[in-house]
Amino acid sequence: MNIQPEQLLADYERDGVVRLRQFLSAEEVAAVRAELNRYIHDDLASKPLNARTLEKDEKTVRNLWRLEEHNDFFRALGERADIKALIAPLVHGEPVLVGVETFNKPARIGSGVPYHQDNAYFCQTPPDMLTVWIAIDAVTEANGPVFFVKGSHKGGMLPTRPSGVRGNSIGMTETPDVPLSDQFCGLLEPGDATIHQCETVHHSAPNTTDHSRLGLLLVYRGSHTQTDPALRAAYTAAVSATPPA
Ligand SMILES: O=C(O)CCC(=O)C(=O)O
Repeated sequence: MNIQPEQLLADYERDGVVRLRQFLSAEEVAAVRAELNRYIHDDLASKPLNARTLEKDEKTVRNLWRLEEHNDFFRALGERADIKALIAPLVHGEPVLVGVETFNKPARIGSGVPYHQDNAYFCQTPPDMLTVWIAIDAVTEANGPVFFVKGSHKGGMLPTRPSGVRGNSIGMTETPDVPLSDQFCGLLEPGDATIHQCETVHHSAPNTTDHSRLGLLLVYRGSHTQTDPALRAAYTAAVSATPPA
């Protein structure tokens, strides 16, 4: 990682999203990929149903959830002191790891992610919470990159509605009227990452290409955040309709 902390903080506070080149090395990316493959092949069947979401074919993994609970390798990655030191200023406090997940976006059948704000799922106040989204595969314009509406984290939580999408149960009542060309497109090489604040509006299209678009997500909050009961009630209703997330 070769990052200027002051610039990172300024860009993050302004846009609600930043890109970090070479967040993980090629060796680290290879180790993540190998452990994900091993975990899916050897361990996943013995985990609770809320450890994953499948694509419509009912066999290909769309998301892995709660890897920090189920896997020592991913818990250790999420607890890495250098990563927590990097993001501490962004969460305005002591980072607490709350999730390690994947958005696999497999070739040809990877489904899209509706416009949303993560805090509709996280339900934290103040919104000092973020996601480090690490590219394990290359993310191209064609294979379903994540698009972020720059500055949207400054407007607070927008009205939500259940989306009916498995793995992304809560979406937005209205999507922002910002053309894709004005949005931040998370094009990444393997090992690059984006960091987005939990109220930054974002979404991604299905993957219709022959190339997988696997992302590993590390989610952190500041130790001072608390659960907002109104946000939690809306999330609970949505996730009950389309579990597990
Ligand atoms: O990976 C994607 O396509 C969506 C990711 C996402 O919604 C998130 O990082 O919160």
